Amino acid sequence: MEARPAVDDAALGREALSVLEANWTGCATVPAPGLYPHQWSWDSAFVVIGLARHRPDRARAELLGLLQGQWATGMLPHIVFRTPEAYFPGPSVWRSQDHESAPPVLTSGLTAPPLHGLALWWLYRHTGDVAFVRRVFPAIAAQHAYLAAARDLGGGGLAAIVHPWESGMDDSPSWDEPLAALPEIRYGYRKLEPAERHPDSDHDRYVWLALRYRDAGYRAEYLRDEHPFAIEDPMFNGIWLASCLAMAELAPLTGADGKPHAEQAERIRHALLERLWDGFFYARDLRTDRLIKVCTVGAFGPLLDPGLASEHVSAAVDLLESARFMGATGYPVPSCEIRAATFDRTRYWRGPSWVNTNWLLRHAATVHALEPLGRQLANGTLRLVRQAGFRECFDPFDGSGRGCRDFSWSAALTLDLLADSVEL
Ligand code: 2M8
Repeated sequence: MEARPAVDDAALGREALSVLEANWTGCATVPAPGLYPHQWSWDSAFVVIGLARHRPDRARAELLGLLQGQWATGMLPHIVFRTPEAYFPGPSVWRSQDHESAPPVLTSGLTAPPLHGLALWWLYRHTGDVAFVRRVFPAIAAQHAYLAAARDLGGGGLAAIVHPWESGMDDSPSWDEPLAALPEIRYGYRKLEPAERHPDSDHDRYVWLALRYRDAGYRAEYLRDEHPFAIEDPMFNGIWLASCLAMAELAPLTGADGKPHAEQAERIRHALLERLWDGFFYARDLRTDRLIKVCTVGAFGPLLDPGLASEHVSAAVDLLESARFMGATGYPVPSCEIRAATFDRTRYWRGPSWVNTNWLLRHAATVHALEPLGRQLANGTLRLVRQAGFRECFDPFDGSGRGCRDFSWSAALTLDLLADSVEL
């Protein structure tokens, strides 16, 4: 494990703030210098959550910056390009400027987990800033309307992802089967990335999927009728549900009606059980109409719903605490169940622990009043960053850091986890 001097919590918090300061471009926080030099959608939502109590002005600017990338369709893109720095696939691949709904700033054509309603609620809860809620609420409502109108590809009330990047959990073993069903692609694009990320063959398929969608004009009809990758993911939809509930609570502050947002949450709740539950939550491949029976951290997404029935909460928590997940690792929460053949403690989203999914599960534990579990998740996460720094992800067994350093959401969510106990 990498050695790191023991620091007290106040020093850890100050370090987290300085990482976020260094990663700030003037209008957005990049996830990490070098590897991710632009603004990523759900990364920014986590930064908003982490800065809500410490730098509310920056949290507001972060969200406004991201919303500059919103398309007229309501789609909030997974990347807003912010600097001239190279990243592949960059603006020349996405060609957002050729699309009539795209904004002036260059963006990708995919979306990301819709955490922004929850992030806005978090910011409001810690600042009481009603004017900001009024300003941003319509854009997030439009994002939700886009998901309902353009992404319910299965017709059952869930939003489908149409690319592994939309899940945020790019290399999750849940996408292995649907990716393997795609034609063999050999572009030979070389990635300048650590070996622990996806192999080139997967990367070529990722690019191929993106190009097909782009060449179809980013049309919803194409996604419904032809696009070969369409999956209902429990984490994406659990997050959407949590954001819908947040919007239902915020709506009255803006003079809007909260009911449609609560009804949307109810539809997702019902559909998660109807379509993704089989003793546990799994992703559904809409192209084969089958559940993908791989258990990953994504399967715990529906726990974000305070209305999830107690029998389902118990089943999820039992699994989470069992030797299949955090019961057997030294640190929370491996991104794939450790007994699966696909588990790999070294490979990005196929085993390592991530601060963002730990934070989401800790939030879920709070929502269900599971205090000991919440404490375990918070303390285990803080142990990871104390020992290894604000790394992108961590070995779940020995806690060593993996991926890039000075990673924004690891720093931001550390601030949130520290906030109840430390004055910064
Ligand atoms: C990773 O995804 C990007 C593509 O969007 C990549 O692999 O280059 C994922 O971990 C994703 O969840 C995250 O938002 C992004 C930036 O941190 O990196």
